[in-house]
Amino acid sequence: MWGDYFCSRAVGTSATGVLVVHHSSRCTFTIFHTIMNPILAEAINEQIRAEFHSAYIYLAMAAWANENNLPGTAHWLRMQWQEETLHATKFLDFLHSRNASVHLLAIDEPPRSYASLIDVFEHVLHHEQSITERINVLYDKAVEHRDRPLQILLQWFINEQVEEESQVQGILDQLKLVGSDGPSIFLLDRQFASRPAPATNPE
Ligand code: OFO
Repeated sequence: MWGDYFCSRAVGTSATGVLVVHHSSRCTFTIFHTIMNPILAEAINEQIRAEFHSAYIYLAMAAWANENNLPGTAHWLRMQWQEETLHATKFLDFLHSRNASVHLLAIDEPPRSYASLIDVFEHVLHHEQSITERINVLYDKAVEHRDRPLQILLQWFINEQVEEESQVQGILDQLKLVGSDGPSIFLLDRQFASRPAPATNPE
């Protein structure tokens, strides 16, 4: 977006990412900035809601795991909960950097009970697949509106979704392998307890 304004001199970038180019000491300058298309800003706000909804779902799953004597699984899901809040925050910070408004939308209540540990991770996988689809649709919108910074941000999320789906599919495969064998589930649950905390500034 372009606009000519009166000013004094110098060139700089404001805190909101606005590039200010001063033409002469005679006082006009041009502001160039990449204010987001409102359709994209709204879609990102929806994605923030989806990420927080993911976080809420995993926190509820962690509570279920705790109540069902699976502390390692509860820990794993808590780490996933933290990771989703970081994803939401990454989108939120992006809106700030583009000088667009953050609109935190209501999130639905998550399910409270599951039939088994396999059932939990099948839900995780289906949920992550739905998030992948949302990211892909958002990326298509960013391409349609020729928003390169958003495309670059979303490339990070596209890679992240590949990793998330693959990780959860691996867990599901292990769980299906051991079936309802108690000692094996006990050992897997201990293994889940070693999941490290996510990096606070995921790159
Ligand atoms: Fe944010 O990746 Fe899962 O939902």
